[in-house]
Amino acid sequence: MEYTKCWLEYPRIRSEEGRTLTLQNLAEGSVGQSAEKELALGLRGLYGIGLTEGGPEAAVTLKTDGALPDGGYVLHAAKGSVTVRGGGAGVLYGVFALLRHLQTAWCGWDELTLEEEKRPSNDLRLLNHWDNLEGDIERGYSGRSFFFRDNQILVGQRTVDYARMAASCGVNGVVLNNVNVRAAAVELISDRYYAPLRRIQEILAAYGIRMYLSVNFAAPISLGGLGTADPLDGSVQSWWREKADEIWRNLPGLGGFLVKADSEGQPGPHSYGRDQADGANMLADAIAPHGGRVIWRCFVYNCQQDWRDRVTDRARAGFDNFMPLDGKFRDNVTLQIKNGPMDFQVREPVSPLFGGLKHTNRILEVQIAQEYTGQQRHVCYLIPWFKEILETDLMCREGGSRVSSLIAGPNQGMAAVANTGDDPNWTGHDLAAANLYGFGRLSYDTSLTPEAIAREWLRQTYGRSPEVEETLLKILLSSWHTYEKYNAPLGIGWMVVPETHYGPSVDGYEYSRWGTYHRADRNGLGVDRTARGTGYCGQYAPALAAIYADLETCPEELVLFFHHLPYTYMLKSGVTVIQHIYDTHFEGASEAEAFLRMVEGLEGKLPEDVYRRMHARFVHQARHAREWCDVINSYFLRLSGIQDDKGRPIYA
Ligand code: GCW
Repeated sequence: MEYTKCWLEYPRIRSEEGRTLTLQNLAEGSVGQSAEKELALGLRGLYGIGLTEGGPEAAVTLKTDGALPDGGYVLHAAKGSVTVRGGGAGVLYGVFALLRHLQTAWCGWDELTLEEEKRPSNDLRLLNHWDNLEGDIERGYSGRSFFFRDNQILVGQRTVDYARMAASCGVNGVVLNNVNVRAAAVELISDRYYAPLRRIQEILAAYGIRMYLSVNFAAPISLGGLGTADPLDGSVQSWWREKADEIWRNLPGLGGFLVKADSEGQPGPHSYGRDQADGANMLADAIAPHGGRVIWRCFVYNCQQDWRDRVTDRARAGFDNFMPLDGKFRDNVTLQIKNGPMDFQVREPVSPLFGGLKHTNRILEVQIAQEYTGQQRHVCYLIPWFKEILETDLMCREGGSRVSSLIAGPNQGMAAVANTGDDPNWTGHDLAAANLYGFGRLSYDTSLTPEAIAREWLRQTYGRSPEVEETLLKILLSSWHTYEKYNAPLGIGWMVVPETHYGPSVDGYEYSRWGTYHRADRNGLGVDRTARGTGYCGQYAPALAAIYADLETCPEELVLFFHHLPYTYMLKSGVTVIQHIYDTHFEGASEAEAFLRMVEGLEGKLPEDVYRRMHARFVHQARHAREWCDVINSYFLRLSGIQDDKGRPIYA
């Protein structure tokens, strides 16, 4: 199927057809060759300029510089002469940066004047694909997998273009398969799949990307025929050691394993009375001789809770399970922690584990697959949200403890659950590609603003049209807040249809086993997570715990996450909780309607197929946002009996 190149289309800036530039390429290895290829592609597209080989006097020099850290680069451009020096994949990043600057400045080749030095903010910048070997994608909203189909591995031009896109925004690691490792996926670490996996690995490596695999903790049983997967059992340990030797013999340079253990039915060390460190360290020891890393997820909680039980609080689970193990993990283990304590809701506080852990490597896991944020049918540019998370100060160290600094440093970083599939535009909604691009850019450089990232992306994707750029920028930058407004109110989350996680269902999860409750009754709603309630607040450093626990200082957007409040409680914004619910839901729905009108103004200004795809999604979003508004408002009017003070239509 034909597909777009997203932000790598290289629309023509001006024609310099027939011109050639000399290039001296001193960049090493397959990454050096990719850097040259990308430069050639970019220049041909943007200007029609060709490249020929040149010597020391060449117009463009690409060079590996061992003094720079991996992924760092130095870029000079003046009067048509350009030098890019980089450490490891840094040369390639420097070339992509050059092409990006030419497009953001929208200038001729000779006109760019630039001195730029960059080094990555984060060591690990990973995409996690939840792709299954059968070809479907768990929580995938952009078609089917382009890695797997019918238990076969797909390798082709799309793999190459994927690697190009990922590298162009700074991604340096990719986990190919779903963390729920079932059926044939268990056998990814066997002869059945090594040959095609190696081909994918080589394609990724040429773009500075390490491949990782999700593995099943019980593989010694299902794959090895042992009677146990107990991490302290000698036969299990030697099975994994031998398996690791075999894997790295076939896939040299593999980054390591991603593991979801003791979570939502996946096996893990708890089944054997062992803790999470016992499990992670056993695998880490097996793969350490090969330079492998274990990325161990902290999404461990009881998913068989009784809704009648008001003491157990799912939000506490990550911290309660992992905090006592701080300092017990091997160096080649990194814990991967979801941004919030629950599960990728439109708003949550930052997980207290980021601040709590002092002697353990950490990765911040976010989700660009919009599972709870509109499933790539609603527009929801998530970079402002991720930026807020990175800037949150957990008040756990003297001299600043923002999340961005807590995850910086060796063997740490960021991971995103990917939002790609085999749709012609890769991400379902054309505007969802801004999340893919934006995640990479932000993880590479956490100092970038969401607006700067959106502008870069728009300019590279749609060329230079001020009207298109300003309109889509406005939509992107307000989209997360708009989505939040018509969703569950004030940080409480979860008012979605169970299973699909799409569309409003206020009580969908209220009497279920998932530990996700809003506790609404006729007087009020919210969960008391202060010391009087579940005590979750106490997992933060004392200064921050005090801020959340006090209604005077608790950030309003999270107030129902931390407190149970009466509908009549007066918020600092000057309206009651119930009036806030009504107001924001009406606002959210009319903002979604306004997005549709704005997009309709772009008819004829965007390529026709893009416009058609986008328009259909905005029509749906406007209608669906209205549905959200009406369901939520009607539910709370019926329950509380309190009228909207503006008298708008609510279906009592
Ligand atoms: O939010 C839940 C999703 C599951 C997912 C799980 C996880 C891969 O609904 O589909 O499983 O999170 O993060 O492991």
